[in-house]
Amino acid sequence: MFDKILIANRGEIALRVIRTCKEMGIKTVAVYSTADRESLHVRFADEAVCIGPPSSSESYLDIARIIAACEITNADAVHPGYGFLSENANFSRVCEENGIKFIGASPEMIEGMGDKSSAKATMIKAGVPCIPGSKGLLKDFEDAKKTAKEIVYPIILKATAGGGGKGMRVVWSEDDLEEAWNSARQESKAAFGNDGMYMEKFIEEPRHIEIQIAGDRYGNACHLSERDCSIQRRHQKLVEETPSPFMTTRLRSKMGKAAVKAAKAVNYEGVGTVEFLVDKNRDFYFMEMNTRIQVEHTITEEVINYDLIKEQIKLAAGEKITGKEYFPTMHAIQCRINAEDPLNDFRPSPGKITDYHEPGGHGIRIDTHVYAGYVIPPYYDSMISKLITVAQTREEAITKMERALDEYFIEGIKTTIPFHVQLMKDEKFRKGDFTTKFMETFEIKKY
Ligand code: MV4
Repeated sequence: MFDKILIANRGEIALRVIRTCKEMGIKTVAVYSTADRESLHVRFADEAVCIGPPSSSESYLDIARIIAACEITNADAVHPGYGFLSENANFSRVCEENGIKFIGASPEMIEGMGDKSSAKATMIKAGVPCIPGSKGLLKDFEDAKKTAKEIVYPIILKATAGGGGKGMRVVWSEDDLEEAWNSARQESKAAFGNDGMYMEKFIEEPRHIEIQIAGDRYGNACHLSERDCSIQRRHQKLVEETPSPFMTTRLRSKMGKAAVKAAKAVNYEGVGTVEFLVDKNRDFYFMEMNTRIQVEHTITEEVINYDLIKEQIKLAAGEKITGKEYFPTMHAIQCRINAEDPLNDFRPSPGKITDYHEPGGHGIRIDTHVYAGYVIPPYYDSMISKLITVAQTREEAITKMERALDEYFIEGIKTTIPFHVQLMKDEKFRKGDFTTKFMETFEIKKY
């Protein structure tokens, strides 16, 4: 087992990792930018190293500074959390070259799954259901035109280096293809330095359902059921839950098997997520594979009763997987609390938290790094807290969420709490009747 883990991240996830390390008897090193001196992850780690100014590129994204922090503290492993360097193949490689265990995917795995077109080709070969589309990358506009005709409109153009919706265009007829083709390529060239594009049939009103997986270095893999992440806005998830209200026992079994097949096909090591789109007929299709721990791992922990960070560390240290499939026995919902103004197009609202009161009681979990008097810096992600409720049924988890939101006081800044209060009352949400288009028509009311 590792002696000392450096957490190359900030905020709630850094704290989340530190807590598990403490329970495992592993020493911890926090790194922080000058904007994060007062953050809890700095206070709760055994050691802390300042790695630079507020700008991420000169601190949490600076590989040389993080490796230097490992060297001066003698850390034998790095946990990258999510975001920042968690899916950076170069960082994974540099850690390896310096004898530091990267608690995440290998450089080859990150590269293979980061290129969406080749990840999809791998999954087709493995027999995982994928959306009908181009065979690999499109050669030129003529190829795109011909392929779209074969697939039948509507189609979607996707950047192979993409993710988070960048370089993606839905096209409804041939008249609009050329402009979409040019603008999507331009956008992905600017964002990723890569303008490779592929094409798929456009699935209308899908659900985003992902399967948590885990694999060990001996070729074993298991799944830990699904999370429904359909409630999102501009590719930012707002609420996640498990089980998915759209799920059936039969579909879970099929999707779980497909996800395990995907993991085994690439010899996946560590914890990861296989993302699927599920259409109205409950046909499901591989979308992408995430090679990191995700923000929403918490709800899986609650319904499966496993500490996923602990599992991740154990797998990185060479432990074996024994189980095959894990099914939920409870219902969990997570509301992401962001320092944003829901009445103002979710505009970021950094600043000082002047007063703070957390809900508590049975079935409530809060993962956060903030407290009364904490100043939210403007430089990073606006998520400041994750409120999770766990109960026997979906109805009870929603009721509990309403009660918890009502007890949650964060003063001095705007947060997304009022949005969640309204969402929990929404008839369609309560019925589980939602797709990824839900937020496009959801009207936020003044409160
Ligand atoms: C799609 C799709 C419909 N059909 N692919 C969005 C992010 C990127 N990872 C893939 N995405 C989509 N791919 C086909 N063939 C719809 C989306 C999509 C979406 C997916 C998951 C969650 C939210 C979404 C919001 C808009 C579009």
